[in-house]
Amino acid sequence: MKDAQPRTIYLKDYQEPDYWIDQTDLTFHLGEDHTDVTAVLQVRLNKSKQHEHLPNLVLDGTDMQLLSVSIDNQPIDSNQYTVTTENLSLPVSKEQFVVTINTRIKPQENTSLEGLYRSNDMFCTQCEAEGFRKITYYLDRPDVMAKFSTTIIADPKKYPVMLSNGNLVADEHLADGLRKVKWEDPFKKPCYLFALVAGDLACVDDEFITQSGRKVALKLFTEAANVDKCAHALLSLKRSMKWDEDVYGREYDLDIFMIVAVDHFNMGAMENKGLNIFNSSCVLAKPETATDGTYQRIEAIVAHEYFHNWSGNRVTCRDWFQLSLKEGFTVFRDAEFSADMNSRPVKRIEDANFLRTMQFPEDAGPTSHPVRPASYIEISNFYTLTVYEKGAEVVRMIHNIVGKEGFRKGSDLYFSRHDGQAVTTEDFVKAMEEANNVDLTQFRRWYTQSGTPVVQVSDNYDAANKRYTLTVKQKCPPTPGQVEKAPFHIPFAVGLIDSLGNDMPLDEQGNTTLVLDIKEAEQTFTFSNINEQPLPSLARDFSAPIKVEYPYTRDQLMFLMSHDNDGFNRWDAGQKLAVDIIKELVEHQRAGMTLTLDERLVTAYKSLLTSASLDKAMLAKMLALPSEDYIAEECDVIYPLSIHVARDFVRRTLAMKLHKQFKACYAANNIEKAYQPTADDIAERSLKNICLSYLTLADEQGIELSWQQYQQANNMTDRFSALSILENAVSVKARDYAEQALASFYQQWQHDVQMIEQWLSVQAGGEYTDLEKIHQLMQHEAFDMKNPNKVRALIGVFANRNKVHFHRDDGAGYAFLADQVLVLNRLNPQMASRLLTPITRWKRYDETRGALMKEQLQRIMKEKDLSKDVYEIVSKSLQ
Ligand code: 7MF
Ligand code: ZN
Repeated sequence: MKDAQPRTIYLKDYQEPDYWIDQTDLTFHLGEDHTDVTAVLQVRLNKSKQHEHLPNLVLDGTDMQLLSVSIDNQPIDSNQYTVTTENLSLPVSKEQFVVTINTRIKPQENTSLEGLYRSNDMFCTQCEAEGFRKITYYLDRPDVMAKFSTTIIADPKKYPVMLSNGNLVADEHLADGLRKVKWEDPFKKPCYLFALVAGDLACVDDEFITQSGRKVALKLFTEAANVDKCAHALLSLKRSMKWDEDVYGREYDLDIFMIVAVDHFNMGAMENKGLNIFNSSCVLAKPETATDGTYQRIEAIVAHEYFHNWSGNRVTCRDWFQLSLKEGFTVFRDAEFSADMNSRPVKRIEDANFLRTMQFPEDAGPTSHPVRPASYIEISNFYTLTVYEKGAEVVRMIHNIVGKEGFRKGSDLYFSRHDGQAVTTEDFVKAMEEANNVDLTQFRRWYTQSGTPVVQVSDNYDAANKRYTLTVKQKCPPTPGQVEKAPFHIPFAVGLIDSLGNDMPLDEQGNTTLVLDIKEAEQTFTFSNINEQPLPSLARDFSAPIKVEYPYTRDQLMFLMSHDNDGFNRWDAGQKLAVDIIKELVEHQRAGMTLTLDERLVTAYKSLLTSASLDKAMLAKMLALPSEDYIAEECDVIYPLSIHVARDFVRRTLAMKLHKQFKACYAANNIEKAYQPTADDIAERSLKNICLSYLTLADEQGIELSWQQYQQANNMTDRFSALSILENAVSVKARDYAEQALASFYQQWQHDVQMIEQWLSVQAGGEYTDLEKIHQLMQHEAFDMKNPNKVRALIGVFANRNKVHFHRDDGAGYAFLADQVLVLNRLNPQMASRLLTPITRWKRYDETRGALMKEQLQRIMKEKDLSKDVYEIVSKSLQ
């Protein structure tokens, strides 16, 4: 909790620690009331720093009781050291010594889910970023790397499974009925990668043979009821291990790799060395209950955590400002893995769309920060879309600049040069530069400048000289603390399309896509031997995390929708056309005019539905209108209800006018077969279900069809799509079906945690779920404020997706959110500060709504015991 004014930490103040820790031996006595921890630390003076005298050893530690300290086995009297709420300061008289610390903690009372805590009946840990300091006093910073051993002493009846990092080296039953196990991790690591799990867990075993022929035992631990939900995660793990060998030449380095599923977890998962801990919703799946989306998410997250073994664990971060070093790189790695396992263009569309709808607003808002931030108050607040997703785009740009082979040379150099070290984004860029003999000096600005660059493009065709020029101007809007920006180095992939829709050759080799290096604020590029006026296809494959502005007409966008050879831009042309039309309708709606739809959108959609040139996955993507969030991002002032009405009108009109085509497409893709989450089947289901969503808007027949699909589906993707469609449909009949479906769903799945999260979220986002209904659901036995998944499913989904009711005119939605933030501020500060996001963007909304949101931020600010997490976000939002 905050003192007067929480302290800001600056990157420029980074200093190496005064002491290193070479060996950390931990012993845990796990009890029902409390847990006692003994830490034996082998400490050594850091001689690369200048010391006039031996500085005190200052160890981080919060929320625990110090029982005793000794140095080299000599007890230290309490008047010789100082303990504050944040640290323990010990006098030092030697350059090398052993500190033994006994502390007592209360995992049972730990609702923050950081450090050691309880989830159901098991003990588990989450230490990244600074959770280890809630377990024992320590140098809790990633550049302090030690070898760890963990001894766990507990009642074997309650905790038959007792796990930690590395290898099991001892297992004995003690005289008092307790059991003692010891784990040793041969690799040195920062304490944020420490993990401990103890509980009554079942284990599903598998194995993997590495490329050098070593056998690795794979173990997935979960509550006994879930052993039938482990197969997909284990399959994904084996695929990830193989992929990292094939693509990066990186082998796994221990003889055992464990994953544990826990129900109470603040994030998706955590890459602890040899012992990954997963939010159960990101690892457990079986065909009867999991949707295609769940299968794909599990594949990606298992891969992400596994890939951290090299990009994060073997080579880690020097300090938390370097977080994107491991996260941006690992997100890039997991995205490439998913692209290889599924459809590459579809994965690219999903990622670019996600970045534009979610990260661009962050980068334009009050918490905007560079990929490598320069300061923070609470590091947990910097696990952001900017650090992760924009960070991955920055790595992707390097990949595109140096090419596939060059990138491999760079990553080989990076991993070999820095194996076992804690390094910086600068070290990463240097390895890429040196391995490829390129200069990334200007490119480095992507790490230090925040904000989304806007590239304005104009063109000119000189028919007489067959010359075509593109003039590009880049601008980056001011962001907090950064008013002026220097130009970025932007790799800008361009194609030129002729009047028949064919790509023009752009150089002697006949290449049809060229990557222009934009480096100046304004620059002109000339193409010669251009035989006719082309239409440009800009930033192909989303070649940089930028906004591109070019004055396309609606007719030109239609042309690109059916002809662009770049899958991403073909999709994007459809998005641009729809956004342009919907934005105009928003204006008409606000002016009280009757809405009419530009026939061109109908024509464009019709040709999508009747053309044979698109695969099913792409077609499904192209039939989805831009989300309300993306439309909002494209508006100067956000009127959430008008956006909702306008978009809804377009959907209904398309549904009516293309009824025949949607029906035919639904029928053609409604093929009875056994469920398999393969790329082809997933594409087919997504196409079928988007057609169903339009059909349900068209008439009562469509509603009957959804109801029929809900009842007859042989898989959860189809069943849940139908439920969600019904839950958002307006007719009396639909409301009745939705109610029946929700009741039967609950009846059937009330004991399945993952299903109940789905059940909560489909209601929370439902167009007819008002605030009163949300209050009711919070009282439901299925809800639990101490479980982050439930909070996200109900409160998070309501605030982020239920535009109509969250943004109601009287501001009650905002007040509700603030109430929940204040409750969570005490229970779980990380959750509280994340939940806040929607009202931090108050400046983007119409004046009335903006003022109502701001009022709630001010109310939160007045709270006495505000956590650093919430304080930082609220205070920045009010600046
Ligand atoms: C895929 O990054 C992509 C991102 C930190 C916790 C997992 O491995 C992680 C952890 C947060 C936000 C997103 C992700 C993670 C965390 C994540 C997971 C899977 N080191 Br916070
Ligand atoms: Zn990660």
